[in-house]
Amino acid sequence: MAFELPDLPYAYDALAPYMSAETLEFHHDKHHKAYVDKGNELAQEAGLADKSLEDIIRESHGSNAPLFNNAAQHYNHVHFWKWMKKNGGGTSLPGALQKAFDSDLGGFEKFKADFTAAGVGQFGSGWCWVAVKDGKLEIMKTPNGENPLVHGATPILGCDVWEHSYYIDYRNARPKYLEAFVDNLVCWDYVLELYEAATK
Ligand code: MN3
Repeated sequence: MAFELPDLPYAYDALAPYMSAETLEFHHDKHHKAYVDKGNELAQEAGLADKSLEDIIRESHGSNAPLFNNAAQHYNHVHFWKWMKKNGGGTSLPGALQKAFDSDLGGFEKFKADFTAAGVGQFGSGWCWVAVKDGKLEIMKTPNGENPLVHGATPILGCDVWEHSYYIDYRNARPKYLEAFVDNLVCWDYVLELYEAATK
């Protein structure tokens, strides 16, 4: 199945001042588009173009690094745009999610501290995550394009900590970017949707 660049689910300026139109134009139109174009070319070459995105990620992991990185980054960004919304964030989680955060992650404040620490502690480019593994939530971090799928887990929330995601708006202040992501951007309804799909 050929990869396609999805439209952003909001206007380019919808997430300002926490994420500017300039950041979204570069990040979506240039970076994500490059993963789509390169991923399609490499999937074709590898004879995997008919497989689902998730299968391509799992099958290329450890054997075809260029394809893996582009395919995984496509997957990560498809979700990343939907993990944010205008007037998102905040501490009020939909019921089922609040329960799981309390029981598995030690409550919202501990989640925020651990998720932010995972993002800050990811040396160089990568992602920090909340993922479902064996029915329970876990905080994870991964380098470059890698994601929880290759660790037997399903991501339900992820934050891109590549510099292209925050340098225009926050310069080198990755902790401030992560704090703004949790406080002002996260679309908890989409996190709940993925949580329910991963645990049913
Ligand atoms: Mn990115």
